[in-house]
Amino acid sequence: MIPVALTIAGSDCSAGAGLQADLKTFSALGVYCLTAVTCVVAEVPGKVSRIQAVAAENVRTQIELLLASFPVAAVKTGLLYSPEVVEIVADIFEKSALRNIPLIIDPVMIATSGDVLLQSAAVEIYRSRLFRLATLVTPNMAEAAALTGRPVRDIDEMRTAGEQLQAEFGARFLVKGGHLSGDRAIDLLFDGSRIEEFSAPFHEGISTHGTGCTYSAAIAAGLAQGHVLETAIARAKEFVSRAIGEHFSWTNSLGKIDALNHVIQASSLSGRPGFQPGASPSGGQDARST
Ligand code: PXL
Repeated sequence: MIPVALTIAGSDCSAGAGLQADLKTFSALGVYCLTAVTCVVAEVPGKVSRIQAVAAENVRTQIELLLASFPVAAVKTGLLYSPEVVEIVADIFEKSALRNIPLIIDPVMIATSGDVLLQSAAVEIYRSRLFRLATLVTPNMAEAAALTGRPVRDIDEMRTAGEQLQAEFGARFLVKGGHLSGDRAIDLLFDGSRIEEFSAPFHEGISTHGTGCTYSAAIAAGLAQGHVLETAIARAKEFVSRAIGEHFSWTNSLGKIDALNHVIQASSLSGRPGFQPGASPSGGQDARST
């Protein structure tokens, strides 16, 4: 039976990010994708034109209906947009009956274009209610900086930020180094007892968006399939690296548009690219804990 996973995310009409990236990623990896839509973003790569919220109670109904009807094996959140929707997701996932469904929180705040996507009042609700429910939170360097109130510019600052966030919220954090200088994109996983590193070579000269959405969706897909967290992250890292490397490209009168290629054969993933286990033995867990 195909595993089922749910994404709670915004719609990106250009389909590189948001729920469209999640839908394509889950499908490529062999997971049936359910989508609860939080907002509709009118955008193309490099430019966000408008965002319109879906009524918060409609978002609640979508999620409750899906959870009551399908055997959901993992959940990922992307752009939740408003404080009301973050509250609703917390209301739902605080219920003890749902505590063993893996919950991946991608704390989407800012688009690759630099446009602000998340209403600022929502950040406080993430901090007070949502992070502590997560199996894994996946901030990039800018989001880690916003959440810690300190600059995150290099691998040492990623380490400091990750340790601080893990200790403050008690959840596992994967701080993503997609904007590091150097020749590898290094991500660090903090689980409270050790730090594990996942890396892949940088691909130069490609301006795609949606890599964060794709990465967290691929992690959620791996958990829905029963992989332990470290394996799910390693496979997801390889998936997103291949999606960038094998990207699509079109030219128009304004220049070049690049888009991730989500159609990566799951069977061709090796599983542990650039994976560097921490000092102590890895005891990966599938369900939410800590
Ligand atoms: O890449 C972040 C992101 C997430 N979700 C939606 C988006 C974007 C970026 O543009 O539109 C819906």
